[in-house]
Amino acid sequence: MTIKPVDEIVRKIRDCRRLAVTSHLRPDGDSLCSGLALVEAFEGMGKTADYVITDPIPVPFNTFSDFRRIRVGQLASTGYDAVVLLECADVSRSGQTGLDGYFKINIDHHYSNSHYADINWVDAEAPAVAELVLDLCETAGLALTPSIANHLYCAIVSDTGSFQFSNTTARAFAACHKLVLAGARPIETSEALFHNNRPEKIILLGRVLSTLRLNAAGTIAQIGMFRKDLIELNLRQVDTEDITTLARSIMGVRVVLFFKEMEPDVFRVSIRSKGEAHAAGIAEHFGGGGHAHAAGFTVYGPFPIISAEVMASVENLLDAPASSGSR
Ligand SMILES: [Mn+2]
Repeated sequence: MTIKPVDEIVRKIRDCRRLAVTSHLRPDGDSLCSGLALVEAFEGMGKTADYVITDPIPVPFNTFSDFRRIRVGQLASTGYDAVVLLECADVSRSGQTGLDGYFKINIDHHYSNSHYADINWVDAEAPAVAELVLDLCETAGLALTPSIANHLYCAIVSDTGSFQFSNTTARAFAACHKLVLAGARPIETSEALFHNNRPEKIILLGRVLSTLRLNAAGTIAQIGMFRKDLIELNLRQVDTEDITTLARSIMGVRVVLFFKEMEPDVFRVSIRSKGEAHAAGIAEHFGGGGHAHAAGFTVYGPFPIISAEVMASVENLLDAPASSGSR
């Protein structure tokens, strides 16, 4: 009989004294909150645990008091009995360079994971990595503290776009049901995640939406965000998921392409899709990747030219029967 990865992980954790947790570059709500929950769970099991990530904590999470214990930097290359990587398709996705000598535990819910670790637990059906962390806590027989429950709830609300994305499954609700019973605070979480905007952000939202273009068929919406606006509004970093959601709300739109200027002539393009339109398939065409309905890639060149090129290519991909792809 093969042993389930979660059982193998719990067995390994029990043998460890010092654990480290890390997650991916450009951290998101799921990775950040799940990592916090995991270090608190490890502490509940009598371990010492550190949570170290490479990139700074984004808004709004950088204002959450609990998040102060997340260290931004590099893990020491010795001193831990195991390192857990959350949502990292491979080690390089963590941005951590000192992990070679460590026992590695890979927990992820993205199907494009390279199974690089000593123990790999990849479940692409999981709505969020938080749901796997919840499973881990239950498997370890750990009573959820209200704090752990709230982190995991926040992770799922964040990753499902407040229960609007395609990962809003029965498993997501089942997990949230348990988490709220264990002390998660839904209203407080939604306020903190979604009703926490600076006025400058709302001004930016207006500027970004003013760039809206649609293809002739009205199936692809394209928006752009430029560094000059961010500088002018003194927004060093900004959460733009809600702007994407507005573009995605347009009747008939199947794909949103959100061009974000990272440097002059360098654009990170976030793709959000609905129904059959396969975001990851589109992203892979441009050398990127992601989920069925949320993916991204990077393009280089002046905005008017590359945005027109990308729009035309995506139109072709949507028309090609193979583009709707299977997962
Ligand atoms: Mn996730």
